[in-house]
Amino acid sequence: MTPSTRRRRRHAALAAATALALTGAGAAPAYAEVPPDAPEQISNGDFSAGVSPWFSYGTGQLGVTDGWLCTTVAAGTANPWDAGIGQDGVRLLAGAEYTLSFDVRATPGAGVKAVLQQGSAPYTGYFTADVAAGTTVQHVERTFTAPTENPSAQLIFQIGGSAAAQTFCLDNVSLRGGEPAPPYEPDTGPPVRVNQVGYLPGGPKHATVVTEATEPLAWQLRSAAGAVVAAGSSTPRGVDAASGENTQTVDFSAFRTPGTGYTLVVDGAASHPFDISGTLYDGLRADALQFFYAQRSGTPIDGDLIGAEYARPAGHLGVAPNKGDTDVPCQPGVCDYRLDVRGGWYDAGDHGKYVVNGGIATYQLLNAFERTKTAETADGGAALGDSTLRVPERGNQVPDILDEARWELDFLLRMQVPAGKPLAGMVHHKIHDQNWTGLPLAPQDDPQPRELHPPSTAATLNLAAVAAQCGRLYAPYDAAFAKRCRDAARTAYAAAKAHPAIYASPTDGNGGGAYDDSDVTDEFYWAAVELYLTTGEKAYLTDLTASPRHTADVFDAAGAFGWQSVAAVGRLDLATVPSNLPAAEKARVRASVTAAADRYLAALTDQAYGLPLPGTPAAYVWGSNSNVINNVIVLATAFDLTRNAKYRDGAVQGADYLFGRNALNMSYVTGWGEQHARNQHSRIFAHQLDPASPNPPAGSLAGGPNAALQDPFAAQLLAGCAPMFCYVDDINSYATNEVAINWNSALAWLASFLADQGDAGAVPAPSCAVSYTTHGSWPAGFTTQVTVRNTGSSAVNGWSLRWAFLTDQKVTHSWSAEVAQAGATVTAKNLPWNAKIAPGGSITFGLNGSTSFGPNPDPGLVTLNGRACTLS
Ligand code: 9MR
Ligand code: 9MR
Repeated sequence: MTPSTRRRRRHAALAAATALALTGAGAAPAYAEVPPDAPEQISNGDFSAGVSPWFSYGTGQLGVTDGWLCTTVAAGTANPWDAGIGQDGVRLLAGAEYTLSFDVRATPGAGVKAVLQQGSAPYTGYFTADVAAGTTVQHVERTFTAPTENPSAQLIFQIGGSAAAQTFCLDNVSLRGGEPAPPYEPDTGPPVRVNQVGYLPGGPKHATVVTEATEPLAWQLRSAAGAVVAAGSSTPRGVDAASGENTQTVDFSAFRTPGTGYTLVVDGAASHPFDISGTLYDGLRADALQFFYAQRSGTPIDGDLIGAEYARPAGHLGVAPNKGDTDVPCQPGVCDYRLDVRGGWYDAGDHGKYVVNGGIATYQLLNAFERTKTAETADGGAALGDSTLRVPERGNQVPDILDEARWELDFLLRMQVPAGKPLAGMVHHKIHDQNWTGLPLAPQDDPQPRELHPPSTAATLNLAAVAAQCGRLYAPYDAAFAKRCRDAARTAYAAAKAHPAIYASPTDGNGGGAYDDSDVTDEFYWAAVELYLTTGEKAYLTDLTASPRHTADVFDAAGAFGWQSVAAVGRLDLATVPSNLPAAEKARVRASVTAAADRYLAALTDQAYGLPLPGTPAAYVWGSNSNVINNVIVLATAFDLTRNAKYRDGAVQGADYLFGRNALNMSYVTGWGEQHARNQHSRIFAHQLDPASPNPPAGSLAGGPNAALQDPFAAQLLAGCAPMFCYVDDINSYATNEVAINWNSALAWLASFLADQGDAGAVPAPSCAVSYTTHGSWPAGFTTQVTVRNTGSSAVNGWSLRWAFLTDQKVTHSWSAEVAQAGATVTAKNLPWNAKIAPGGSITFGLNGSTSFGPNPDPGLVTLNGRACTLS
């Protein structure tokens, strides 16, 4: 008998009894018992694993005491459903019989309704057990037949509706019956795995084939019309650790003809179609950044900008039923003041706002912009300039990516403890709901009280670091804001030094993520680096130099950096952002970046799927896709620093994994690639649960495979998965499939880099040498002289030189060139009389400038007609 016929017969036998079973109050089981070995459908029902995956709403903190899960409910709630303890992702089969059992007690005593229901509107009920709970433990056991199928129902203990304040405790919660979850077989489509978005004409082109074959296989590249345009044979790679699959790889890099709809055919199977083009990622840069606008808190989202389905009223501005974020108290006992912490981005699929994650995400957007000042391929940052994004601030003369980052910076600044209060200058770790809410839930409908959590050293140093970045990058656009950032950064850094070990609690995770971190030596290093880069002050240089992180190998194989480990962020910025760091020291720092890049290159060469991540379960963590990207970013940065094409090609190949060259044959970016993730865990974009709610917008990155299976849905569905298979595109799986600002910031940085590579052709050797000398320097001004020598073999006829200043330097006067400035970017063009530079010849021009603070180092990159010159 197949499982499905078994299910049908049982259904027929029980149909008559179904009507009886809809409410179990007091009813004795009316029909055949559930066998003792029936499968358990509840996770962690004895609370031996702590609180997770149980959630509550309308209650005090959930906690486990003596093996019981307990919480409190305040006096005077009106309805049973005004407070609850529950679990999502409970699988019910129509017509199957279940036994629900649990132990319960309540002090002083009140009614409890145990309800199996649909976990979202319209909350259709399947079964209810009514219990009068008192101070003596009561064992409850009820049997019922599920009236309908729901692969992801909710069990909720409704504990509201009592006139008196109550304490409720539960133990041994069990729901047995139905069938064990059938082994899950993801649909992985064709065995030939490619980057479904496509390949850059001059870039690497690799694919992975899943096959039993151990001998090389013939491959053909076919045009959209079916013509064979290239052919060859594949390379056997053996069993890939990350996927458990026997694999072979195909390298068709030599084929460079742009086109659409190519397929790669191996052993009779064709891959998903893909393009070859130098403009593949242009739109992704804007899509990945648009995610941030869609996540904005405290402002209405304009459907005219990003699509009507994403329009919504402002969230958390103190308008009912919202209880925040304009006047937020601390958790009880934490502080005696309230703060206006409106704005910022919602962290992820929840409505929390967390400083350490906001910090790394803001850093990455600011860094994507800062990169354009020193990376040759970024072409001066035009693609990230004003009016490049669909944000309300477009057209304000400020690069849109800075407008977007400022939305979060303003929030982060509001989280700082005001002067005159205890721990002044420190930064509150986070603000979020008192209890977890269900899905879907639009921000403006969140009824939970909002609370400030205690300040932490990590949050304080995050603010110090990003406010220091802000202090230099916004200086050309808004001097007052940049000054405010620098002041806040200094204050925060000093406060962190005075309170160096205030750690966020790992158990403070009700209603929001814990984001705990008990090693902040890396945060100290990062903050000192950013403050040094912005101010040039010796004290910060002394601190960063003294940090053990300054000389340690900080580039972890499984993830160069993340919200909890930021030492590599400091190292990368010290390597890329112009400074007056002694030359030998700068060379050492840069060598540490290229050494790390060499290791990531070796790792991706070693992996049959071509990604820079070890194939072990330990490498596939919560948010693994962001770790893959951050490792790719080290490769990309090594390319920006050295112009050595092997690093660019490594970065480009590493990105293939995200867009479909993986065991699941799936692009992890919504709207990009033939088969892409779309059901990410989000209260805002919850289409899977509510057809009226949209899917995440195009350009949203899923967290990715997580071998630790840290949510009940994934744990049940994917048990035993090989690391790369530990992912499911289902809204219930928050540990594999959430969206988050720190993941999309990584995607935005990468997309910007990829788009900048154009065709990814050969990197020409420089044909010019620039000496850039700032020789007069006084408190508010400087004189700079630039000499350009033509080191190529043909004459230059008409030149345009470009570089960017570090902070607020402004050209006031120039000679022997026509000089213009936009933001920090300076363009110097020849005058009619010095347009020609013969091979071996040179020209010199100069300028006077003004500045109000900070260092004025060599710019790191000077381009002549768009190509980098060597700089001395
Ligand atoms: O929705 C929450 C998600 O944003 C978090 O990443 C995750 C871990 O902190 O928690 C999710 O919330 C769930 C909670 O932890 C347990 N009960 C169900 C909640 C909603 O799925
Ligand atoms: O990204 C975070 C991951 O590194 C942690 O392991 C996980 C559990 O603490 O939390 C993740 O962050 C979630 C946060 O706690 C709540 N908002 C959603 C975040 C993304 O899932």
